[in-house]
Amino acid sequence: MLIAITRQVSPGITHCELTHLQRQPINLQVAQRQHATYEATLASLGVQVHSLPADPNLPDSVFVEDAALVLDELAVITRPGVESRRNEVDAVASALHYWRSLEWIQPPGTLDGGDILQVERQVYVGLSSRSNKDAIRQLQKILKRFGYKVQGIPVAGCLHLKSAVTQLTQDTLLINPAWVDAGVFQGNRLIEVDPGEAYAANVLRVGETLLYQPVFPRTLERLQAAGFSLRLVDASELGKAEGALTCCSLIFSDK
Ligand code: CIR
Repeated sequence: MLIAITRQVSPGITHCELTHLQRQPINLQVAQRQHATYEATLASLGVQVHSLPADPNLPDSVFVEDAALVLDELAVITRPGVESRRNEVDAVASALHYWRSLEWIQPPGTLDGGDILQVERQVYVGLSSRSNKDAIRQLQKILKRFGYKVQGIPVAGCLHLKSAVTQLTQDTLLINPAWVDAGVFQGNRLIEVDPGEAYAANVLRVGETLLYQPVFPRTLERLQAAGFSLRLVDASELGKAEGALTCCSLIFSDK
């Protein structure tokens, strides 16, 4: 059985961090409605959803992905790259503690979960404005005993590694090669986003099902032409806070 940890949209979301987007009004009710649909979609796929309460003082806390890396063997609690998000990890750690033993990234390491892409035993970590080499060294040390290889990859032009590349199947990645060097992922089959849809590389894999946003129709067409069937979920209101689909959950198996 799959578990998803999510967190309700903070009423403070209008004060979210922004790096690549201009600030625009975020309609809290629309964001909450879309988020509820996201959670309901996960539940409809048989995922047990644990939705943490909102915190008005933590504007970006709906983006739980950034607070942890959850593997079969353990969970690593991150140390987010911006100060305003550091306190988000406590509630996520308390929840994860039930299923996994925990390790913690320590200062001066900084790491956002959105920068972590796990492909089997290979863990890619984006060297972004949020995640640094010290955190990568810590992660290498923590994960070595479980046989994971951790590799840092520069990302440019986007917030996180998973803004630029995510997994469609075990060996197929959806990628925006303008933001990350596609050569790093040799050995995988790569599908590129439509060049006019820079933000389209973020797909959420839930078991064998793929969740995708309808706001990227041309990339969606490419994926359908490649034989993928996708469940459409609109997260456009949280997109104004630079969030996408993977950001809003931590999904892992219950064992
Ligand atoms: C931030 O800048 O940290 C938030 N406004 C957006 C975080 C999105 N998280 C993600 O892509 N994993």
